[in-house]
Amino acid sequence: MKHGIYYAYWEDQWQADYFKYVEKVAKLGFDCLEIACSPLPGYTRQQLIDLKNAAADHGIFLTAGHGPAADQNLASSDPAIQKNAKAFFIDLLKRLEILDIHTIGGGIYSYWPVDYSKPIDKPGDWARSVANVREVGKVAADCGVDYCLEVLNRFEGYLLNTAAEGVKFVREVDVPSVKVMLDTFHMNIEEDSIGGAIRSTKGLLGHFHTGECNRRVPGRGRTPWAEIGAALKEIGYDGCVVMEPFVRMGGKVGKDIKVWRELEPGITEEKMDADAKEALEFQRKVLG
Ligand SMILES: [Mn+2]
Repeated sequence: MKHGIYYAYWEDQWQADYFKYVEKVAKLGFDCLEIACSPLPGYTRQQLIDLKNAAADHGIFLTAGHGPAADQNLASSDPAIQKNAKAFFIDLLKRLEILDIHTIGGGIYSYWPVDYSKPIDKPGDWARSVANVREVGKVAADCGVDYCLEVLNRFEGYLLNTAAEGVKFVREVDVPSVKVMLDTFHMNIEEDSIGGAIRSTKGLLGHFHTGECNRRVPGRGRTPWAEIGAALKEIGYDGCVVMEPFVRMGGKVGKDIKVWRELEPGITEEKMDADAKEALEFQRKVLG
């Protein structure tokens, strides 16, 4: 199992100087850095190659996360939005191939955060999303990328709230590069059994996020880590486990994640680094 961290732990926007974080997480002992896709469409080919090389030079591999904007929604009932979304993901996957990134995860079958002031058509959106994810998933396969559909809690998404729904959706898509992605933060809200949810994704689990119930770093809360570790081991999960803590207010990240209090009051970057390192050691111990 490989262990990573999402750069957004330290930042308040869905973009950053990823070169800085490649160096930082390598120093902290991580195997992997997860980056946000938002700025990638604006990168030149040379910038993509430079980032790939920087990661390789530091012995770090990259994974990608994305929360699609409303006009990147593969489930939309608006044909123009569906067309735009497919073009966006096809272009993005080609960029990930240049970056030597083999995993993208997130609510990449819908959009995020969902605007619940609008009516929800779950069956219609499900059907459109299955068809469009199938199309995009075939491009992902050509690019060597696993297209991992993150199961999200009800407050952030409505198509895939449980591992059971994730498995059903992925089986309907029926393209090997399209996989299920789980996150302990979301599972804590929705699943009857966290271990059971993980075991139900055997053979289909492509990516995994960790965090405590309030999104502090792993090891600071009441998440059942031993149960999670045992379940991941039982299904032979050999992918990447990326911690996704959010402890600071502010910016677009704080707004989208709904961080309305400082989870670690007065924390400095130095202390954040130390906490990440401690969480990494904890995660390696409890998850393997
Ligand atoms: Mn997540």
